[in-house]
Formats: sequence, C-alpha cells, structure tokens
Amino acid sequence: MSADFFAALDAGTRLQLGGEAWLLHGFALDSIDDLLPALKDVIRAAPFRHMTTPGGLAMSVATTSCGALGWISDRRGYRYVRRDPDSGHGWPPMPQPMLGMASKAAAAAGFPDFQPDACLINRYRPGTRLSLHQDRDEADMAQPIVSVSLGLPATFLFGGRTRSERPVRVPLSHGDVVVWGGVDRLRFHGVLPVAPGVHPQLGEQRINLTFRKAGASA
Ligand code: MD3
Ligand code: FE
Repeated sequence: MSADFFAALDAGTRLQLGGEAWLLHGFALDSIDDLLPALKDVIRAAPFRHMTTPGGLAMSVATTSCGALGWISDRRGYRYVRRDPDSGHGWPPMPQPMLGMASKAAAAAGFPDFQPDACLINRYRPGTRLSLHQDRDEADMAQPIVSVSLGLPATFLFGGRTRSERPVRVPLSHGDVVVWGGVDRLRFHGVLPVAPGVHPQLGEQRINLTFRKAGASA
C-alpha cells in the first residue's frame, strides 16, 4: 500500500487494518476548527515535556495529557496518575470537542460505549520516532484506543501480537483517526522517524492524540 494510494482516498474512507482496527481517513477534519483551539488551551495549561524512561534517558517524543488521568514516565517506571507532576495540579479536563470526536470515531468503528478518562498527547518534531511497543498499562482492555493524527504526516507501524512479526506500514495524515480494540488491542506498534516539513496549521511538528480508558470502571 503506497502513500499515493492513501492520498487518493477521500475523507470519509474507512480502511480495515485488522479484525477490530479501523483507519477513518480524515475523520477529525469535520471538527478541526474546534479541536485545534481546544488542544492549544490544553497545551498551554500542561506544556509538553520530555519524560525520562526507567533507564534514565529523555524520550525524544514530548508528551502531555488531559482528562482525569495522565500518562507519565520517570526512573520508577511509567503509569497513569491524577496529578501532573510538573504543575502539582490535576491535568486539564478533556475538552468537549476532543471527547465528542473520539466517542463518535469509536462508535463508527463498532465501540459505541467508549468512555475515555485519559488523552495522551504526543509531539513529534522531524526526526522523532516511536519504537515498537504494546499499550498494556490501561485497566480495561475491553475498551478501545482512539488515535488522532495532526500536523505533519507519518508512517505508522502496525505489528502483530509478537515483536518479531513484521509490521505493516500505514501512512497517517492530518485528520486521520485510528480505532483499535478487541483482538487488535495488544498489537505491537510504532512510528517511523517523522520527515522534515512544515504543516500549514501546526508548523514543524506532528501531534498525536490517544484517547484511552486508563482507570478501572467506576
Ligand atoms: C493500531 N502513539 O502513545 S497511535 C502511544 O502516533 C502510541 O503517537 C503512536 O503508540 C503515535 O502509545 C501511535 C496509533 C495506534 C497505536 C497503536 C495501535 C494505532 C494502533 C495498535 C494496534 C493497532
Ligand atoms: Fe502505543
């Protein structure tokens, strides 16, 4: 599957990546004029930072969060917490345009009851990559994860249930939404180094939002 093939897709195209994984091409574009200002407010309240891995290295991806829970990493490990360690306060609440768009995307992919309590926000400058990993720190594995790509394009690596399976490369562009759950929830995945470029709205960066149900159900 080439980038040209994807570029030829219309906004609204739904591509099935796995048994319960969908790429909703351009799904976030309908609400982009509400999403971007809301995101900007979140980032002002909780600025991006380069978390430290348990091994003591600064991550090249910069992160922040909104919602009841936020994702952090330090020398003790990574986990979801209620308080932003930088501000000492709770994370900014999840803005309604972000929550509404994520819920609609989940429903469109067959998950009508998605109730995210965390949105992890990743910033990639050109050259930044994310190595293959699984997302398994969330309490409720029955809930999907919804991912929204903004700004510069990237190549997403959609792997298997073991690290050794060769990943499929999926080009993701501004406004694309990926929903994965069920049988695909624990697939290995990553992002190739982001190519240099300038996005008309977001400049020299790719921002990825991942909406998660991180805490146990009430
Ligand atoms: C489809 N973020 O924060 S999100 C992460 O683009 C993370 O920032 C990446 O992985 C990013 O943990 C990727 C899109 C995604 C992630 C995992 C998947 C799509 C997936 C797993 C299986 C299928
Ligand atoms: Fe991940």
